[in-house]
Amino acid sequence: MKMTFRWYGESDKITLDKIRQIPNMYSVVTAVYDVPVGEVWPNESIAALKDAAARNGLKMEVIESVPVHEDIKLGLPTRDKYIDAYKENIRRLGKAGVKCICYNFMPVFDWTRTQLDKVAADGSTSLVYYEKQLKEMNPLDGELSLPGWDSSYKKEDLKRLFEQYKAVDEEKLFENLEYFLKAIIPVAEEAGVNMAIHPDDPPWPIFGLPRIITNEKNIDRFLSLVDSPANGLTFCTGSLGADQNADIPRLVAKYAAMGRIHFMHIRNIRFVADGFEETAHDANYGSLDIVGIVKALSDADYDGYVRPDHGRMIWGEQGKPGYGLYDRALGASYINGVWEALRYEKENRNK
Ligand code: DNO
Repeated sequence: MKMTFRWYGESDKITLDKIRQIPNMYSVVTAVYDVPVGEVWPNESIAALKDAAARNGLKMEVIESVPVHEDIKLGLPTRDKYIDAYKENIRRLGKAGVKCICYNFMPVFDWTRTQLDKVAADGSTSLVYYEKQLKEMNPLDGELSLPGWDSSYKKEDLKRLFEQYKAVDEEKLFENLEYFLKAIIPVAEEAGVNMAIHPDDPPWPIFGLPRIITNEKNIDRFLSLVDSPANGLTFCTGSLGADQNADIPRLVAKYAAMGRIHFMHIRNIRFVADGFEETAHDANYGSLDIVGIVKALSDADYDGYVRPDHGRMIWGEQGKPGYGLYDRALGASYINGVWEALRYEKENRNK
């Protein structure tokens, strides 16, 4: 397991000199943020990120994300030029030493929460998802904005996209994903890069838009679209775990044994009557069996990347929701501790 931490580049309030002090920190997880979706990233920008990480004793082996242009997800005739740019980004990143690229195939919106600052009993705040609040949200009014969303869409763009997606159901979205994978996976193989799709968060259709990376059956189908190790997963425990029927430790064990997990996003959530709330990473704070999840990784001798996912805001910190320093650092340390204890047991048992 290689521990990593998301870093939003030079504009991130959480600087690399802090990230490097988190025990066992191996690599940053970052991206070029100032290039519009669908364009080629300048080599200089890639090199600048890598150099900044290296000056702080950190690698830059994981990119999150190289976003996928909507025309690719929609399957429009213009998709080929965006796919060409995507391929070029894979080649450039591979040359720069990147080993894993995280991306998603969610139409229009990335991860969705209904409130970003829900106060818990201990005074910390976190992101939550309540069905009742979701029903009150109107994505078309152009005023909604969440940290993971592409903020370049104007009201008119959103209207147009919603219109276009009327022609795209789950089957069509799968077809468009297959077309994309068949084009990019051979390039990734050649570049020594593992592609790692992020599941849809939450794992069900939002605002009437289709979502497909949602459950075991669909993930099996996704992996078989192109049966190559380079066609793999970012296994996000909090995303897939929002489905109360999902047995997350079993799924981690299954896909890790297949060698198809390249990146783990580890976080905990707690089910409530109307949805879920993000909690501290520790197993006893939420509904997910985090120890069972890390054990599944250890049992598989997982050597891919892990990052603590969303943290709460604690100790008065203010910042990008889900991406403060303190609680993510606690999360990394907790995961490291569980991992170390499990490895200690396993290795001594083998003596
Ligand atoms: C949320 C993140 C996602 C993720 C993308 C990958 O915190 O995990 O925004 O980066 O879905 O493309």
